[in-house]
Order: sequence, then C-alpha cells, then structure tokens
Amino acid sequence: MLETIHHRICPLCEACCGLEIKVHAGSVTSIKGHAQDVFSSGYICPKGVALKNLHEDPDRLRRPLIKRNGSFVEATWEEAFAEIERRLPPLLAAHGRNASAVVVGNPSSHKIGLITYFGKLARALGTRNIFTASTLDQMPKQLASGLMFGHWLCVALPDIARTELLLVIGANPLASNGSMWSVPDFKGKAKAMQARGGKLIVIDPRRTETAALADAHHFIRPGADVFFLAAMVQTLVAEGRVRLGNVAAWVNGVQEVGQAVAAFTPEAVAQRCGIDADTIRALARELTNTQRACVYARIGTCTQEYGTLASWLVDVLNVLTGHLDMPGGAMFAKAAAFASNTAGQSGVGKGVTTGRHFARVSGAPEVYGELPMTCLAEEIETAGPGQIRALVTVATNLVLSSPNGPRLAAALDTLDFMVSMDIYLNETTRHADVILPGVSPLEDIHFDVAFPQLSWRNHARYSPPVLARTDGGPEEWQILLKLAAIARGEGAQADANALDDAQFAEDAQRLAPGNATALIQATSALKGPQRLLDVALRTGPYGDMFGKKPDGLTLAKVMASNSAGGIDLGELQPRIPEMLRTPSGKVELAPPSLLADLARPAADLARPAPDLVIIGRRDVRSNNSWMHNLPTLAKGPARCTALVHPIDAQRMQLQDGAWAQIASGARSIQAQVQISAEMMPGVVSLPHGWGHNLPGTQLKLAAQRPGANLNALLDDQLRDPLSGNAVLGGVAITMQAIPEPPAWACSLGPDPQGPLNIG
Ligand SMILES: Nc1nc2c(c(=O)[nH]1)N[C@H]1C(S)=C(S)[C@@H](COP(=O)(O)OP(=O)(O)OC[C@H]3O[C@@H](n4cnc5c(=O)[nH]c(N)nc54)[C@H](O)[C@@H]3O)O[C@H]1N2
Ligand SMILES: Nc1nc2c(c(=O)[nH]1)N[C@H]1C(S)=C(S)[C@@H](COP(=O)(O)OP(=O)(O)OC[C@H]3O[C@@H](n4cnc5c(=O)[nH]c(N)nc54)[C@H](O)[C@@H]3O)O[C@H]1N2
Ligand code: SF4
Ligand SMILES: [Mo]
Repeated sequence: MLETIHHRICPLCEACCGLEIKVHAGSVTSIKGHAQDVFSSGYICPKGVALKNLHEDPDRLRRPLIKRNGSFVEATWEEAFAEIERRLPPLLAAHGRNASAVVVGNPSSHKIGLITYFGKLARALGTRNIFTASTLDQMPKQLASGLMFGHWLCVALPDIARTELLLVIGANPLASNGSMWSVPDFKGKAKAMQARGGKLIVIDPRRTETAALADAHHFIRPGADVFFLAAMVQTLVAEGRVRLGNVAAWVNGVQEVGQAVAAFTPEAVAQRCGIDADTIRALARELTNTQRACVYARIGTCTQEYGTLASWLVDVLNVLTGHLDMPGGAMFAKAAAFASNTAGQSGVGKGVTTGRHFARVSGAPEVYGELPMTCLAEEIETAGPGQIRALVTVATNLVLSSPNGPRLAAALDTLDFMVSMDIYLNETTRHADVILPGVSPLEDIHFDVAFPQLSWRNHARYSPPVLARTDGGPEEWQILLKLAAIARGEGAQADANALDDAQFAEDAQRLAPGNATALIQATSALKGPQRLLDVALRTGPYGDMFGKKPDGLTLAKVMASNSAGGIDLGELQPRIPEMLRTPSGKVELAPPSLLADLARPAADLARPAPDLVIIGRRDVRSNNSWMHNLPTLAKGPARCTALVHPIDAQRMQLQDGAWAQIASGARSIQAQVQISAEMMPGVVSLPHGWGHNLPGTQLKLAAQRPGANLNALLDDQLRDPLSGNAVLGGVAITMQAIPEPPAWACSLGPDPQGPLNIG
C-alpha cells in the first residue's frame, strides 16, 4: 500500500500551524510542519506531533457511555440519545428552561462543527445559563476591545512582521504559542525583529522563556498591571508626548483618559508594581518615540481583579503613542469568513453592552451572552426557581480548569442530569450520566472560525479529514443538532441532516433576506459546517459574492489550495474607520464604565502586598488539562512543580525536589518544589490543568503522574466585576514543607516511556 501525504491545520492551539501528515495502511507514520503553509511556513511544536498519540490513545472514547447503577457502560448512539430524551425534556418541563445550563470549553473554539453549532443547542435549551472558558481566560480583553472598537472580536494585535518594539505583558508565547494572537513561530518572528534592530521587552513576574529571549525583562508584582499601565499613560499625558498618528480623526475621549489617570503617577505606583518610577517613564518614552511599536498583553493581565482595566489601558497606550492601526503597530486582521467586523454596515455598529440579565445567586452581569464560569457551582447548589438541574458540557474539563474545582465536582454530583460531549472519561465527564464522544481531529474537517480574526497575517485555509472515520458515529455538529431537537421536544428520532436543512432554511432568511431560496439552492450540495463556511467565504470580504466577483473566494477554491498551504491574503492593512462597530463610528478611548472602575485600583493603591502569591504557568508539552495522557508529551521531567525563588525557599525552609503544602484560606494542595531564580521573590508559579488523581476516570497515563490541581486552591468568589473573569493569579498563599510526598505521588506506576523524574 502506498504512503499518502495530507495537509491539515493543527487544532490544538491558536497558532493554527499547517501540518504535513503521512499515512500508510491507515496509520499515521509521520507528522511534521508543512513548509509551504502560507501562514505557518513549516513551524510545528511537540503537541502537533502528538496528534498521532491522540488518535491512537486507547483511552480516547469511541462509543457513547451511559451511567447505569453508578458505572459507565458502552451504548449505541441510539441508546444514548434515547436516554437523553427520556431524562432531559421532563426536567425542562417541570422546572423551566433556566433549570438547564451549557458549559462550553476551549477545544470548541478550534473545531468548526462545535463553534458553529453549539449556539443552536443553547438557543434550543432556551436558558440564560451559558458558561464558557472565556470567563476563565479572555473576557476582559474582549470586553475592553468591544467597548473601544465596537465588537467583542475587534481585537488589535501586533503587526510583528514590521514592528521595531514589542512590549509583551503577562504572556509567554514561547510556551503558549500565542493567544488572542495567532502567531506560529513567535520565536522566529521575534528574532527576525531583533535582527532588523528591533527590541522585545517583557513584563512578567517570572523570567519566562519569552523573557529569556527579550532585550529587557522587568518583574512586576502580580495583579499590578493596571497601575503600571495607568502610570505609562499618565507619563505620556504629563510630558505632552501624546500623539494619535493616523487615527487622530477617529478617537473620542483622549482628554477624559488623561484626567482619569492623573493620580497614577510613576512614583505613586512604583512600589505596588515592583518597577521603579524611572523605568516606567523610560518605557513610556521609548514606546512613543519608536516609530513602529506595539504593546501586547495576554492572560496574565486578564485573569486578575482589574483584568478589563488592564486590557483597556494596553490599547489606550497603543492609541496614545500613535501605533493603533499603523503598520508595525497594533492592527486588525481581516478574516475571510465569519468576522463580525467585516459584516453589515462598515464603520458603525451597535457596540457592546453587558448586564442584559444577571446571575441568579451572585447578581453578576451577563457579558457577551454568558455568565461567569465561577458562578456555576453556586447556581447548581442554590435552591429556588432557576436552580440548575440539568447540564450539558461541551469539550470542557471544568473540574480541573475552573477555580475551586472540588466544589464544582461536588455540585455536579447533585445534578438531576448531566450530558458531556467529550473525548475522554475524565475528572469532569465522570460526573455525567451520558458521555457522547467527539471525533478524532484526524477524522474531521478543519477551518478556523475564530483565529483568522486574530492572525498575524491574513489567510484562508481548509483541511479535509486525514483519515476516514471507522466508528460510524455522528459528527459533532450532528450531535449538537440532535441534542437541540431533544431540548425542543422534537424527540431523538429526527435525522440530523434533515434538522440541518431546516436550521439552514432559518439561517438563510437572516443571511439573505428576500433571497433565501436562491441561497439554499446555491449551496444545496453542501451540509453542516461546510455549507455555513461556503456562505461565509463567498459573502465575506474576499468572497465571490455568488458569482458577482468571479475572482473571489469560494469554499471550493480554498479547498483546492490545501496542498499548496492555503491562500495568502496578505499582510495586515489599516482598517480604521471601516472596521469600527461603535455607535459613534469612533474609537471610544474613555468608556464611562471603565473610567468609573478606576476608582477600585485608586482606592487599592496603598493596599500592602501579601508576602507570597501564586501565579500560573504554561509548558509547551502540555495543553490546559487534557493532553497529559499522550506518551510523547507526558514523558520527560515532571512539569507540575511549584517554582519558588531561592530567598523564599530559604525563608520557608523548602528544599528543591521536596514537597510542600500550599494553602490559601481553607483550601490547600501539595506540590513538589522547584527552586528557581526565574521567579520574582514573593511569587510562586504552578501550572494549571493537573490533578489527575481523582477516582473514576479513564486516563491511565495521566494518572501515573497526576500533579497538583492549582484550581483546588483558587477561590471561585474572586473575579473582575466588569467582565466576570476569574482571578487565577496573584492570590495570597502560604507554603510549608511536608515531610512525606502525598500518597498519590508515591503510588506512581512505571512510566511506559522511561523512568519518571518525580516524587
Ligand atoms: N488556574 C488556572 N486555571 C486556568 C487557566 C490558568 O491559566 N490558570 N487557564 C484557563 C484557560 S485560558 C482556559 S481556555 C481554560 C480551559 O478549560 P476548559 O475549557 O475546560 O478546557 P480543558 O481543560 O482544556 O478541557 C478540554 C476538554 O475538552 C475535551 N476535548 C478535547 N478535544 C475534544 C474534541 O475534539 N471534542 C470534544 N467534544 N471534546 C474534546 C477534553 O477531553 C477535555 O475534557 O482553563 C482555564 N483554567
Ligand atoms: N503549551 C501550551 N500552550 C497553550 C496552552 C497551554 O495550556 N499549554 N493554553 C492555551 C490557552 S487556552 C491560552 S488562553 C493561551 C494563553 O497564552 P499566554 O497568555 O501566553 O499564557 P501563559 O503562557 O500562561 O503566560 C501568561 C504569563 O503571565 C504571567 N503572569 C501571571 N500573572 C501576571 C500578572 O499579574 N501580571 C503580568 N504582567 N504577568 C503575569 C505568567 O508568569 C506567564 O508568563 O495559551 C494557549 N496555548
Ligand atoms: S504550536 Fe503546536 S499545538 Fe499549536 S498549532 Fe502549532 S503544532 Fe499545534
Ligand atoms: Mo484559554
């Protein structure tokens, strides 16, 4: 049998690398970067190679599971849907639509079938209880961008190909490969910038892999970014260095911002930040004096109590230094499909609002249609109308990923019914009554819906399945349609493709008012996400407009470019005012809700810093909570270690390699200590997504080196009030040596890949 070569976009992180995958006799024989890929040019990381492990993982679920008398048994798809039909609609009928909830996790944003169809399930359930990983991650960035530019996905990102100064705050793209910024091979691009005389500066409480590459690195006290950024803005205003560049005619609120930050002088914030006043001033001057410069900030600045303010001030700096929408500055991508800032009227829009409804227990406002993930446990636990009794989870492992995971786990056990769409029986899905397995990425089509809106360069790429499906199961979009039909009371029998046709007929009315029939006919050869994609591409900014622009894009054209590495749509172009979707048609530099929120940090400026706080960390061989079962990633040194600065270790009498109890309030975990001068003194770093020592899972390899669950330590009551985002860092802790490793660390089995360097 001949070897075949396939080209496939990696679905594992936001870098969206193009892969070249060789297959022989139905098995993957090699995975490497696709050198011709127009977006990633052959870059790959170890996780991309692990797609083979993922496909072949014996623990990955291939058939539905139903819990009977407390144990999971394999079931047919018909049995699984019948069980859901038996149990879900009666709960909705008895307790109302808001007795149900949906939680959608990170992998959904990488799968076209999930991202384009989960909204149909949410609408069919008719519930306000919609939770996603966005409120564990990026909602502050989305809210700040939405308030300033008019849509939740109008996110400015560095034009790294042309910049001369990149200030990276609270992000570690060398490990994460970028976030809210699709930038494969960040390292290569940063080095190219340095080679042309440019500079990389990193602000982070840890001297990260990215900081090690940088021309300068400054420690910052966790959670202090709002102070640091406000003082940079204050410097620009006080020294008369504000310049608006190309967007001068399109900015509202410059004066208001200047007044609002007046009290945040570099001297006033220096101690709180751990960065001296001269350094803050010098950075502000360097930023405004450099022709092509950009500030980029990510999860470290979002997952804190002032996340929205910090995210906003990042773009305030980009505007006030004349770098917004400028080549080499902070620019906006123009995606080929599905982008809200290419649809409808250009240059003006509805803007964004929050608080259209509120969480029942905490009163937290709805943001982008969602409630904060950290409200989920109390919404399940608290009796009364609207108490959540039925839950559908889609690609989320919230028991490990969400603060106070043990509380969530206990809450999940009290549900009347829980369905999980997932590929593993893991820490979260073990609580489900029915698990519906998703398809292996190698057996699925791929088109990135979200990330081209956040990409370093414009492109359109599509991947067909690498391998034919052998298990005969439905596609994930079909599962969502079946669940939606059951939730609407239409039963489990309906054919998924017929449901899709009916849904598309509805969508067509919206997409082509007055012309729906023609649209349905023009796309009748396609089904599911492919049909939605063809419409989105053809009506998108590069589209063929169904024949009106014959040279424009269609799905067929993008498909045909697969082996050539996709279609390059060029470098980022200035897009203001056309991409704005604010009601004023201007960049809103001073949204009233953000100015008002500055009162919190102002009052907090004098708050003494705790002696010891904890932050998170990412490793290139890990991906949130779910890739620890894959041999090529699991091997090597232990990754779930607590990094402690030597001064702190000495003070607390902690030994390298020994174990410690880490406590925060009443919660505590045990982790192995790694002494490291990478840390800012007073700050400890522990990765999240570990804690695979819980009973009832089917993750044999991961369970051998479970690691500590950072989220068992964190408080689910801490969040940024504006965005609802969880606080995942800067939390006060105490640490104490423990004489023995915990039992789970001692009971480790042998690593099939070699000896384990742990315990
Ligand atoms: N303390 C702390 N906590 C954090 C973070 C942090 O930095 N610190 N980071 C946060 C961030 S940024 C995020 S995005 C969240 C992520 O948290 P979640 O969104 O919960 O994502 P994961 O933990 O990665 O879990 C993904 C789930 O999807 C399943 N899955 C994988 N592929 C597929 C598929 O193709 N189909 C289906 N149906 N299921 C699939 C996996 O088995 C797993 O159960 O974690 C957050 N939690
Ligand atoms: N290998 C790998 N890649 C991933 C993931 C993964 O788990 N593993 N997860 C993916 C996901 S879902 C996301 S959202 C992205 C996230 O991508 P990034 O935003 O790059 O996330 P991190 O690598 O966690 O980097 C956050 C940095 O913030 C620092 N930090 C912590 N607290 C503060 C603070 O208060 N202020 C400042 N200035 N810095 C702080 C941390 O030390 C850390 O270096 O990564 C994605 N890519
Ligand atoms: S960086 Fe790694 S995980 Fe991310 S898309 Fe590329 S190969 Fe996949
Ligand atoms: Mo994330």
